[in-house]
Amino acid sequence: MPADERDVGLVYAPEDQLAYVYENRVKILIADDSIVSRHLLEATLRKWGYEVAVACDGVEALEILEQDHAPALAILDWMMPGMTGLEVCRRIRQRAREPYIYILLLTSKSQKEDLIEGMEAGADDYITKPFDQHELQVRLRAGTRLVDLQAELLSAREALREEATKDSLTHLWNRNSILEQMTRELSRSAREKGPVGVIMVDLDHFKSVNDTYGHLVGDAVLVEAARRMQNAMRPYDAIGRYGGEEFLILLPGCDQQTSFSQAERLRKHLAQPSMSLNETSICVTASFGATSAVPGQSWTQEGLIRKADEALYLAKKLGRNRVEFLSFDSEPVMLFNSGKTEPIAQ
Ligand code: GH3
Ligand code: MG
Ligand code: MG
Repeated sequence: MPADERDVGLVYAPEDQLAYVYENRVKILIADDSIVSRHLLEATLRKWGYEVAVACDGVEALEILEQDHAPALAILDWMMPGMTGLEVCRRIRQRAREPYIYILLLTSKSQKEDLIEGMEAGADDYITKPFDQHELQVRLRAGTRLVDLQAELLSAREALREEATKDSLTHLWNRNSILEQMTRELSRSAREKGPVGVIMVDLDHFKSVNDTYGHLVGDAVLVEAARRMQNAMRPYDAIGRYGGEEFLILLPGCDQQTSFSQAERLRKHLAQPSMSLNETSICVTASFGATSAVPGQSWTQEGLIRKADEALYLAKKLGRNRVEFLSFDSEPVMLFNSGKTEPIAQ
């Protein structure tokens, strides 16, 4: 073994004891102020199939670990100028960000008190120099198992969150979720004294789509209608599936006129061109009932939904494939409709 390699504390394991991990490209950060130690560790980890990031001191290590897509594992030398490995460890644990970073402290300290101090700072494991390759390898494998497990937990939690908040057919927000967003949006706009547009949408003669083409085609029409409306919306608007073929749309910052024109834009976007589903071309339209919460009015969430529903009912009654707007506090005076974009009463 070359003398400089012995100095940094690597004791070679026989080649046949090395289990390679090429199938698992975990990224590991090495932070060490000794150039020899760094290069040797880097070469060893790359040989084992790990992806490696390198930092020359604690400050650089912290910077790398605070980035998005940071390495999942870190081997931190305890003694480094500027910021010690112990301090890096403490800072990482303080921010408690996800995903979790598995930290292995590397040091020549071997007293029991040192070990306790290292673990209390938030290190997961601790390895003293000189260490042998095989020991490092099994410790890294234990770390990788924990990191993998945590990644599985995070994706399971994400899947649960998706299931709880999204509609499984259209992938729009579900009813509870869009109503919760409405509560939040209304209180935010009340605080900021801004308007919010509220639109209720109902597909026209949808029952006859099911009756003519079958329920599966009906489902596909719902998905396509949701996609079309979502594509035509601004990023900060929200749309949810309120019921079977009914959708609720929130338009933050939209007053009466803009709520109406946004609804009109969505209506046109939905109606054209016809949908090609299952080798059939289907023309689908929807009726839109719009209202808005304007600063100075005393609206309630239930009242706004009722008003949008009332406007929707009117749109159905007046022939479908149209937008009707009713202002929240005028009883029941129509302000805008698809036939007339100018206010017809104030
Ligand atoms: P209108 O223009 O008055 O709204 O008529 P409509 O036929 O659209 O309204 P109606 O309330 O009579 O029928 C709604 C239909 O929507 C009946 C129901 O079976 C269908 N529907 C509700 N949810 C789903 C779904 O998830 N998939 C499919 N394929 N159909 C659904
Ligand atoms: Mg309908
Ligand atoms: Mg309906």
